[in-house]
Amino acid sequence: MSSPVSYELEGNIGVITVDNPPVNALSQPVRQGLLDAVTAAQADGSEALVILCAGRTFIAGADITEFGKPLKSPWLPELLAAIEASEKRVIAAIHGTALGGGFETALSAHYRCAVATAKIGLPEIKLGLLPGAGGTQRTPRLAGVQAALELITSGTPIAAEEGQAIGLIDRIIEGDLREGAIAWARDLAASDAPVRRSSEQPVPEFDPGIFDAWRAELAKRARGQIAPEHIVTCVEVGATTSFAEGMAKERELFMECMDSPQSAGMRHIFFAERTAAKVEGLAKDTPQRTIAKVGIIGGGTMGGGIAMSFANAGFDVTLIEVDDEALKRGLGIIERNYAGSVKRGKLSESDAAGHRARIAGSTDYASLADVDLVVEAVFEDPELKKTIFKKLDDTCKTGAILATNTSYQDVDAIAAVTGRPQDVIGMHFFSPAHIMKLLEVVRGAKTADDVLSTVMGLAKKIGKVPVVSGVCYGFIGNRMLKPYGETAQLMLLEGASPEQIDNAMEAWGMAMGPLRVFDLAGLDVGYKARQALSDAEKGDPKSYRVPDLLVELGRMGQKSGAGFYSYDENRRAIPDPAVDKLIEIAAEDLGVERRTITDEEIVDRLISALVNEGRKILDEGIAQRSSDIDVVYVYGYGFPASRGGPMFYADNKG
Ligand code: 3H9
Repeated sequence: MSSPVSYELEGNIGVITVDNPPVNALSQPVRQGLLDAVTAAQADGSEALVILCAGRTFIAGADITEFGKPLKSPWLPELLAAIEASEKRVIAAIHGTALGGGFETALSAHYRCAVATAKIGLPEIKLGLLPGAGGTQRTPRLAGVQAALELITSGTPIAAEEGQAIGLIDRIIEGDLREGAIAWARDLAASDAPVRRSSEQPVPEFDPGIFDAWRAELAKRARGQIAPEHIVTCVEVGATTSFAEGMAKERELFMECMDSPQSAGMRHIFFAERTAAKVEGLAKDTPQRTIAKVGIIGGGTMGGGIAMSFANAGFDVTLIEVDDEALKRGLGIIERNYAGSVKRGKLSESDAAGHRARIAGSTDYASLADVDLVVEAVFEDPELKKTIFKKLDDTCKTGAILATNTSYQDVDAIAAVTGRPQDVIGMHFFSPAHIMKLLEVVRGAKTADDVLSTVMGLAKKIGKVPVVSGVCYGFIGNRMLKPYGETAQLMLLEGASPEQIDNAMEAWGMAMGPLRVFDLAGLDVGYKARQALSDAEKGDPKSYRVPDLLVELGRMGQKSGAGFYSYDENRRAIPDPAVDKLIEIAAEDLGVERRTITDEEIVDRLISALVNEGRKILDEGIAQRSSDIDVVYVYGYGFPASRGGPMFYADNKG
């Protein structure tokens, strides 16, 4: 088998090219090829070596598919030690994304250049790991402790120019990278530039208190995760002792992370996210429709967020509202959201202005005549949605995709009111839609393959993680939420308090406990829906008696200042003895005996409720695969990625 690494001499410069599609991951043959090339180059006429990559990117990291399997030699840290030890100057030439082990390879080179569009980063923390090939040791030596901790504990890649500003990149190459890198290598050789090993650089001066400050900060930010704390320890050991001791600590703690269930969960989610993008039965070459102009119906929180998602990705958006006043209100919310992003430093003023300028408002459906996609985002009234889809059928051009953002309704029934059900699909965004990554893509019985394929591709373009769902009440996520919420209600009656339930779930890793979520969403929404149902349809009163009583007392949740909790002016939840009393009365009324419930029981019963419904969803073919359900819960419902999603967690628990 030919090696994915080639080596050729261009005059006095040795050029090492990695060609391992799709992302040039450091699989064993790549590691071996790099080692062979660097070793061979020591004995030839080269005066400097350039390491670069073919295809779309520089090395994007270690090969994650090898993790959890027996290690195959050469191990990455050993390879990188050999590259750094080269007697010939080594120059890394970066395009695309140099990530993880890929960026660590660049750090083991003596000089680094990049095209301006390149990004560099150490995202291992997002896989529950730490950089395990010298990243925690070489980064602080080049960029200082503070910048290194920022880069490694955030896991967020930075632009090449930002890397240059902090000392991680030496030169930005304009024009052709290969030519530019070789020319620079020749200059370095001609000027007899030193072999400059990162491991031999001293760590720039730092405040000794910095490590404890980071530990305290990370304990809040990354509750319960082991990798962040270990990253600080590795950087600290390397900065306060020696490179060799730092490397030994890095190896020890990297292996500990690698063997942890947290990393197993996060690695599962990494692949689950990418698998979710694949639709069974949909040919790879299914054509996609061209989407440039998008219409959004409804300028509420949801519609506004969806409009921003598209505008931020460069699409022209027309937002439709019923009258001028509602339109003004909707555009005002968008305006404020952009201003907030600028204020928080998330967006530059000029980018915000550019995105905002792509959103036009209208009260006339005729403005939708030439859009390629419409997303309806009005409130959950099935009849209103059907009326809107009839209008869209009359107004939109042939071939336009008509999507509904419904959270629950029957997409097939909505499609049936149009003369083009093949063009109708569900696009279920999560609030706030411009921030939340999940998009449930609801495939109707008649949705055309090219419509589904287009929407899956589009989701990626607007930065979302799409998961396909079949049609059922609540689709994947909200359907599972129902038994989860009902189990929480039952446990309140049986003796747990709202804060005990929420604290137990948050300590386990959920972003927010179930009762705080209900308060945030508004208890009146479910109450109103129940009023339209018969007693038989409502089900067991134990599952809704407490929230009904709360709403009847005017406690709608956060928006009315009280729900399962009372809220202060900062919207902080305060346990309320009046709620405890109300629960006790409801329990007595419903004949529920109260007892002590442990936190463990709370977690077990709530997660089991999710998993049991997830099973049914799988059996019915609503979800394509178990890992899709995990993606829905991690990206849409605050389920901890470090537990791999409810189905992965249950599978591992047995
Ligand atoms: C590490 O480096 C540890 C070291 O410190 C120490 C070691 C001792 N390995 O995302 P895409 C596959 S940890 C194997 O759709 P994009 C991916 O599964 C690693 N496979 O493309 C997919 O396969 P398929 C640190 C990988 O253009 C295909 O490539 N590095 C890897 O949207 C395309 O991926 C990272 O965490 C990998 N490392 O985004 C970077 N990466 O087509 C992880 C990707 O069969 N990767 N694949 O579904 C990424 O962030 C993105 O893939 C990237 C491209 C930004 C590079």
